[in-house]
Amino acid sequence: MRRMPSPFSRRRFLGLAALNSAAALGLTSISVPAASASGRKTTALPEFSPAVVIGTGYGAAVTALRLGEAGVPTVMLEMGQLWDTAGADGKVFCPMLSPDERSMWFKDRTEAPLASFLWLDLANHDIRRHAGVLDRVHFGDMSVYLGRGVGGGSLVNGAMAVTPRRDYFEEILPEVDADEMYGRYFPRANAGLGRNEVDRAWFEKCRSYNYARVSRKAAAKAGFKTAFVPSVYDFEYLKAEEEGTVPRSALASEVIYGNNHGKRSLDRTYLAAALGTGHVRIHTLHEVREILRQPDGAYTLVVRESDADGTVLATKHIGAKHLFLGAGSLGTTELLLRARDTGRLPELSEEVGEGWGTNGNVMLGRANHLWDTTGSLQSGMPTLGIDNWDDPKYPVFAEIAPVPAGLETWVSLYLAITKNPERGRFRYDPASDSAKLSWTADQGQPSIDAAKALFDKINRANTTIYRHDLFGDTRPFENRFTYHPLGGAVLGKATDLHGRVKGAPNLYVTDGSLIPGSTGVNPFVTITALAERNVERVLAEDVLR
Ligand code: FAE
Repeated sequence: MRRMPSPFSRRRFLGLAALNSAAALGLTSISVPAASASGRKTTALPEFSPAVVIGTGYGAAVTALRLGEAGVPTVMLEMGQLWDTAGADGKVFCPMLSPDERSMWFKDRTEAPLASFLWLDLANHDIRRHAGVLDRVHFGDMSVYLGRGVGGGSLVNGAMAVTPRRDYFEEILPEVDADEMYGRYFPRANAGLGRNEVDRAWFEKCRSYNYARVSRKAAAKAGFKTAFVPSVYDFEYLKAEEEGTVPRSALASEVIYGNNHGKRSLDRTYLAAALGTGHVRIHTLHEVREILRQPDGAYTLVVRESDADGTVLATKHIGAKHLFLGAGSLGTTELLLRARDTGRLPELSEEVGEGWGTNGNVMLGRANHLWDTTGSLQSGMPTLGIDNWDDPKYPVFAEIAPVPAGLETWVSLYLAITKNPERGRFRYDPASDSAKLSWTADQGQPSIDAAKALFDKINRANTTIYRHDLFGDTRPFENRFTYHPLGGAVLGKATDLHGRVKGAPNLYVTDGSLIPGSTGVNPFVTITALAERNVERVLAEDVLR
């Protein structure tokens, strides 16, 4: 039913079989051949692996695939669960409108981005504390949404697969060869991710994107253009959802707590192919706590294994010659800071923890006129954005987001990506043994100013107003959270130009930490393409040498 990209289809097939059988047996160790799964719920970590990859998000998945293809035995350690087993309702992921313990990572109540509707907290529900798929990590004036599980952010995200504008990419990472990126690595990343585009004729007449067409009309009235956004959600599947011939996912309000169908998350693409090489094994519910360096230069990791209800089962150790950090901007930065500031890896650069940004995220809603209905059926996967990035003072790329409430709300919702020059920094806090972010509310103001400049014009041209009831109080702009944490171990600063961590040979960063706080578009294509670029060099010069 799902149409998948072909480059590594045989391996992907083998990997998918391994994922399915691990899920069926409830295993926390996944590898090919699936027959090697022993039937025990936990499988011992090897004492040593030539390569270890921490995390299973974008950077990690690319790295593991390329290591596996090169025949390098590779262990991946993921603190979240494998999301492949149906619950009592027959579904892997819980519904967004009636979430249960599968929704969030060890919370007593869900914390949805739209905090209220007409000032009522309708979206959130009490839940049991459990290793759910979406985390929201709080740091004072900022909180960060993250995916937890085999596939990282790909499990929970909106699937928008956007290649950044070349001029902006050159501005943020001027030392990276843009010819190479745009000629080789972005195309490779998009192919591996299974990017596809909406059928424009269908878009114009379908019900699923009526909400996007309404916003496009409002933007056009103010003189702004829109751009189609590619996706890793299968648009043919979406069409079939609207026709009623397949089970609904994007059209059943599924997005931030996972999609039961249609999405080409990493466990269906890069990770399945990595497992299919036969050289990659994933251990789930294994959280890396510490990185130590042995006198011979090898790394030892201290790993905490838990069950899905948070009970610690064991503390384990694994050695690695080459260690790749793909734990995401927060996870990787924290591991590096802890290692540096507890004296385990004292030679790490002072740049670790610096250069963190929100990708300028700010969310807002507009109230439409009664005759401008957005529709009760809305695709959870956006595919259109208002592109005003050329504005010299206030560049904005505003994705037109759904309000998948299942009923007419007359709300047009947007996640605006702005060019906010403010940067936060992480520091290690010994008392809590964790990384703390310095980011103040006023650092978010440039994002609000930029979004306001654009949407004031749209409101004026359409005689519409902002919604003041969506974010818990009366604020029209919400920038106290981000979906796009970037930075903390920036390329060319905390690492060399290929992600090699300064002051720690054979240690590499491979995820969103490398990007200096902003990409101007949704970031996973950039993270994937940079990981493709970096691992190619590291394999040739360090690992296979
Ligand atoms: P990430 O995908 O976060 O993976 C890190 C993995 O490491 C996770 O699975 C963690 O559980 C695991 N981990 C962390 N610490 C440890 C540890 N100590 N030990 C073991 N495992 C660990 O990293 N981006 C787009 O481009 N398009 C979108 O439409 C989009 N929508 C989004 C919607 C939502 C709700 C969210 C939350 C994000 C969205 N993003 C989107 C952002 C995107 O998912 C994010 O940039 C990438 O997932 C980051 O990739 P990384 O490889 O950096």
